[in-house]
Amino acid sequence: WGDDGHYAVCKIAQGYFEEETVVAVKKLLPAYADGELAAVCSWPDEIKRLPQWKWTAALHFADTPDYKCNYDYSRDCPEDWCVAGAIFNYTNQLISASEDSLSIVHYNLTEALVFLSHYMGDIHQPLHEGFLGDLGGNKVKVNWYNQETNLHRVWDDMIIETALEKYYNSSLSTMIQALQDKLKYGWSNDVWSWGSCQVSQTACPNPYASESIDLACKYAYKNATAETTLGDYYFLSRLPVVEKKIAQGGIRLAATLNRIFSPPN
Ligand code: DCM
Ligand code: DCM
Ligand code: DCM
Ligand code: ZN
Ligand code: ZN
Repeated sequence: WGDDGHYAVCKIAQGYFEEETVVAVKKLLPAYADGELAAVCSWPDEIKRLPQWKWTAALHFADTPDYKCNYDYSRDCPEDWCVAGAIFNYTNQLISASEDSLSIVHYNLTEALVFLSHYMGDIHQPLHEGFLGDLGGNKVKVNWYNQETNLHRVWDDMIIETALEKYYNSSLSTMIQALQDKLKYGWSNDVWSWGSCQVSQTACPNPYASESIDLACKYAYKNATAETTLGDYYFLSRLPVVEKKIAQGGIRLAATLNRIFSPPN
């Protein structure tokens, strides 16, 4: 996602934190965040091209084989070097630190929190599990209404931007409020299952990646080959997918952080 998508995922997550999670996240956030996780959730995109952070660039996605429309951790996340591996890794860093406050902390836990929050958003962008051959849609040149862009950017930014202009008076907080209402009144029966993992798992990114490539094939790539002009039909049929993935990303980020910081016992 672009900035708006990441902001929305983290803002939604923050509304579902349990008490101990609120406290732990507050402690880890840098002062300039002013208590808002959402304020720092785009940071991994801002730094990924700097020489000292180049190693993080591949952790934003997990490309999958062309036209297979499935995802396999051992195949698509070699040496854990992909968005799902990054989610496992940063979850483990936060767990090991919160389990044993006396152990020497080997990690920068503020960074771990910010990376985990960002990558949990990205794994829910269907084209972040898109095809290797087109770099998750980056090489698919399309027109969004009368603007030249690529399919990946349509899903990172354009669908959200168009929705903001058309329906929300260009107000991101109004759009987020609408998603929060949907979570409360429309998707309320699904929220629990979205957030749950297999027993004893703290993070479970693999099913999220599988869902994403399935949606990429059924919605993102569908009728969007190179040089296509995408307009109202594509926008109206794909916006509900984008909204649901943003909401799911938020719920699953909150559920993961709650399992890390507010374990039941
Ligand atoms: N594990 C890990 N780093 C890896 C592989 C595994 O920290 N690269 C840890 C965390 C997993 C546990 O091992 O929860 C079991 O991994 P797997 O699910 O093999 O079954
Ligand atoms: N895995 C990993 N690092 C972890 C946890 C898991 O590399 N910390 C890898 C090895 C697991 C695979 O992911 O076998 C699938 O994980 P799971 O079965 O836990 O979903
Ligand atoms: N991306 C992707 N798969 C790739 C390469 C990039 O999903 N193989 C994503 C990461 C960014 C966007 O596409 O969200 C643009 O990539 P970059 O910023 O690296 O140009
Ligand atoms: Zn992207
Ligand atoms: Zn990213």
